[in-house]
Amino acid sequence: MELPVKYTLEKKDGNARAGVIETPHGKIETPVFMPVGTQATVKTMTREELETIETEIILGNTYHLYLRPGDKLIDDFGGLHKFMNWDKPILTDSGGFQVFSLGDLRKITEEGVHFRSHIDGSKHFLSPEKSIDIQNNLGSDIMMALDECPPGLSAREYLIPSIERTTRWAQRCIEANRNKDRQGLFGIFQGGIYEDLREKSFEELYKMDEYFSGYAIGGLAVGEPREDMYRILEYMTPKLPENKPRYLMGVGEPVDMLEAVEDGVDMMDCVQPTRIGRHGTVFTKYGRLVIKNAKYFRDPRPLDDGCDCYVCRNYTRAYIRHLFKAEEMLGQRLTTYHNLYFLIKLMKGARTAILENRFQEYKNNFISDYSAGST
Ligand code: PRF
Ligand code: ZN
Repeated sequence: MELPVKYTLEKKDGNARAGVIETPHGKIETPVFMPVGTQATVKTMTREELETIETEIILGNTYHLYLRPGDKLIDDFGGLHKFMNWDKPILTDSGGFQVFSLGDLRKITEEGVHFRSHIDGSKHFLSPEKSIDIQNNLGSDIMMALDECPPGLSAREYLIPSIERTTRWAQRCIEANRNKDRQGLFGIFQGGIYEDLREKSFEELYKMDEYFSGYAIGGLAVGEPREDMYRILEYMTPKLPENKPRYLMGVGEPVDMLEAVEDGVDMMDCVQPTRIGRHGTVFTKYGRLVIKNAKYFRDPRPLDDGCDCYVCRNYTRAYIRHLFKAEEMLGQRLTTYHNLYFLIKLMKGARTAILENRFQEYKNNFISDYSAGST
């Protein structure tokens, strides 16, 4: 059967790729940054604002939406797109990562994961079948298989059985999917910082390639040194099929994003830009800026001199600093807007550079400014 999500490679520059992903809710130009909308909202952002910054796809979370308001309610409203008023593509994470972040509140078995809600302590059970059932109710364009994401520096002895279970869970996810014609499924490979385990994990998934619309690299940026992440990316990306998108989960630090694009990653997401934004930290061409710092008291400049977003065209650092000091919520809206714009534009710039055969120059220029650190 034809898969509902398709990838077309347009151009390669070194290993970096420009392409297009087609989904039931439209096209996504890659490489792309995907804002995270855990609870059926990209925090502080309206649909119109997301559209103005040219957001192509957003994320939702199985775990959170299952607990509250419940995937049944969302289904009754016609699915997540209708419920939240977003008609472009949506990707939903399987809940694995969120449940595994609960620490002592969960227990893993072959069947699935037992956990307690972070909201009210109530008991729940998430299996591959349950995760797909929830994601089918949500109606996302891209669903993620249920995986186990072990801590970044897990030992081989822990990882080996974990990977084998993740493979079996992926098979069960494929079988559970009720909407094979309209919801794509991505496989997630794990393996920590070990090349051979990564390769094994991917090879096992690849046996089910006809059912996967793409592959995700899970279990990175979870506490391992940066060099290990880069080494695994460089080792694994050449082994992935050229005709499917590659998604690096949970990475949203600008320099890491460009390193990943250089290796041939197409999609990335992270709560970072929205989370640090709400706490008053913004990305600029010359590195991060903490808006509450006293030195911005009278600063008439925009957050980032190099940025042409709505916020930078209209507001000063002094004003936004004032909003944060006075705990006015407009402050959080403005920093979130700017940070998302910054990462989306970074990826659009990368795409254009790849199409024009100058990605290396684009990346080097960005990093040399960004690391200069003087704002
Ligand atoms: N698995 C899933 N979601 C994720 C991750 C993972 O490994 C990560 C790791 N960076 C972020 N989100 N299912
Ligand atoms: Zn801006």
